[in-house]
Formats: sequence, C-alpha cells, structure tokens
Amino acid sequence: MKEYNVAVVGATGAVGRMMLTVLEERNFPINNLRLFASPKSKGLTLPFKGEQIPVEVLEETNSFKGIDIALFSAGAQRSLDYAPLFARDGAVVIDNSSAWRMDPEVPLVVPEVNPHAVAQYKNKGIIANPNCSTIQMVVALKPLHDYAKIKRVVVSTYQAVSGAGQKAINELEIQTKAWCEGRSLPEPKYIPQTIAFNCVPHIDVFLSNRYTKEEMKMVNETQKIMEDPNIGVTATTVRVPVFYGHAEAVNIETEKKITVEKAIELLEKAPGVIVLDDPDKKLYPLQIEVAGRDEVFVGRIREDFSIENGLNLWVVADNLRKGAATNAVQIAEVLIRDYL
Ligand code: NAP
Ligand code: 3JN
Repeated sequence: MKEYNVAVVGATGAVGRMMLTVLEERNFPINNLRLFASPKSKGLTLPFKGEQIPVEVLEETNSFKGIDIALFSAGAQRSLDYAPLFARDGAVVIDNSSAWRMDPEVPLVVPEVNPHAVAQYKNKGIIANPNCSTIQMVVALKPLHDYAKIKRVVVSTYQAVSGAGQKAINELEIQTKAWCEGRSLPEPKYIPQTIAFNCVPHIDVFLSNRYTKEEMKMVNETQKIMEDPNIGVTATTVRVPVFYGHAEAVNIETEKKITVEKAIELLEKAPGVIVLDDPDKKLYPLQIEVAGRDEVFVGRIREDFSIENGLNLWVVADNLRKGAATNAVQIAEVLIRDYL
C-alpha cells in the first residue's frame, strides 16, 4: 500500500494530540510524520507508534516540501498564514479551523454527507473540516433530509469544555476542585464565565446580529455541507461542565412526514450513526458514554406535535473525535482512496 508523508500542525493541542491517536488507531498509511507547534513547544517530543517524534516550531522559513497531507489545528490565524504555504509546496491541507470553511473554492466536508466535495481540493489545495457542533448534527440530519427534505432546524447545544482547548479542560478541573474544597473559585480565563456547576450560553464571540460566532457557524456550515441554502437553521450554543462530548437537542420541520419508526429505520441504516433509543430501559446517548467513540449517537426520537411534520432528536458525539480529529482523518482517507 502506498504511504504518505503527513504533517500535524498544532500537534501539542487537544485536537492535535487526538489527531495522532486517531492516525495511529486507524493505521493511516504514513511514511514520514512531521509535527509542528508554537515556539513554546520547542524541544518537545510526542509519542507515535512507539516512537518519540520531535515537535518543530512552525516558521515561514521552514521547508514544507515533500509533505503530502497536512492536518491543521493550530487556530484560524495559523491556517490563514500557513495553509497556502503548505499547499504551495505540494501538500493537501485539511484544516480544522474556521479560516477557510466558507470560502466558495474550498470544500467543507463530512465524509458521511458530502464525500464528493473532496474533489474540489484541487482549487486551493485546502479542504475544510467543519465545526464540531455542525459535524455531528449533519451526520444525523442527512438521512432524514434525503427522505423528507428538512425545511427548518432549531438546535440547542450542550458543549464540553474540551471544545475550547486544553486550557479550558484544566480550567473546569481547577474550578471544580476549588468548589469541592470550599475555596473561592479563581477568575475564569478560558471560558467567558465560571463553568463549574454552571451553563454558559456564550461560545466564541458575539456578532452584531446578537448571535455568537459559534451559532452562526452552525447556520452557514450546515447549508454549505447539505448543499441546500434553503434549510433554515437557528442555534443556541451553550458550554456545559462536561469534559468530553457535545450533546444537541435538535428539532426539525420537514416537507414530508417522518414517523418515529421511519426515522429510526433511516438512522439505523445511516453511515456513522448509532441509534440508542429505548425510554423503557432509560436508553439514550450520554456524553460520558459517547466520549472515546467515533460515531454519532442519536436518541430521544419523538414527534413534535406542535407542527404538522416535526421531529425531535438528541444527538451526541465526541467533539475531539468525530467533531475534529476523526472527521479530518476520514477526509484524508477519502482523499488517498479516490484522488492521490
Ligand atoms: P489547544 O489545545 O489550545 O491547542 C492549540 C495548538 O495550536 C497547540 O498545538 C499550539 O501549540 C498550536 N499553536 C498555537 N499558536 C501557534 C503558533 N503561533 N504557531 C504554531 N502553533 C501554534 O486548542 P485545540 O482545542 O487543539 O484547537 C486548536 C484549533 O483547532 C482551534 O483554534 C480551532 O481552530 C480548531 N478546532 C476545531 C474544532 C472543530 O470543531 N473542528 C474543535 C476544536 C478546535 P503550543 O502547544 O506550542 O502552544
Ligand atoms: O467550542 C467548541 O466546542 C468548538 C470550538 C471550535 C473552535 C475553537 C476556536 C477557534 C473553532 C472552530 O473550529 O470553529 C475555532 C475557529 O477556528 O474559529
């Protein structure tokens, strides 16, 4: 089997480390692996397949020649600055940030939904990975949309702190410990408000339309991935005191009726989806159980009796896996299978 030279940019972060785990777990065919991070990580090594790989400092003077695939998760500014340099030197960049997602020349891909869009990597040498909250929602919505055409989506999220990076994970831990020990809580730094024992309806920055940027990512990215600008989407994104796994309460209105039985049948057949839905057995997806899994879990499937054709769903996935690293590696797998 052909092997590829792979780079992970932002390798020391929460997403980057998961990227290494997923590449190893899926036995991605790697010839040479290069890792990049900030000057802070100079001298560090990270484990991969029993070896310690040195972390290189990302600098414009680096040569990126010889890299076939570069997985980026070092923030949007690094993606804007460096993705074109990697692409110029011959790599296909799979970018986890929001930097390129809405560029009409850059495909925004969830392999279970629009794998064909990968072909557009040729435009700029860049493929965008969607936001974690969007990814898990569209995986669940795609089979329902194909069957009944979704007119409108109303979603509220319950997002883990790991979505805000390693420092936010530490912040929840520190606040929780302080609270349990009866000490006063330190000032929040990485989540905008105290997150221990609290829910914060504020992810990313507020925009002039009163939504947060995270909420508008869900609107715009869903329409692009589903290739349907007419799907109405409205979102409320909330940070909750959970370490790993995002949950979403999703309400959809469809053109055609979908019964609960039909929805379960469609979702059970859908790639990458696992239905966990048995109220009598208290069976529904839970963040704590879905953490560490690559699939999207759906439960609490029930009709919305307030409208003619409505359905409610509870959708849960591991935000660092399917929401970021796994989706990016799956894109790379489509790329090498069909294009490189
Ligand atoms: P994180 O834990 O804070 O990690 C940030 C990573 O970026 C670290 O490896 C860091 O290196 C590196 N970095 C920061 N500044 C850099 C610079 N000037 N040059 C080179 N590397 C630099 O954050 P994370 O949660 O992994 O998220 C990283 C990015 O991935 C986010 O900013 C976002 O764009 C994207 N993301 C996407 C999703 C998604 O929904 N698909 C989810 C989460 C994150 P050091 O350790 O050396 O500082
Ligand atoms: O907060 C979350 O749960 C997901 C966060 C994703 C994120 C964090 C910082 C910057 C993104 C993203 O993927 O949209 C970005 C960004 O690239 O804008």
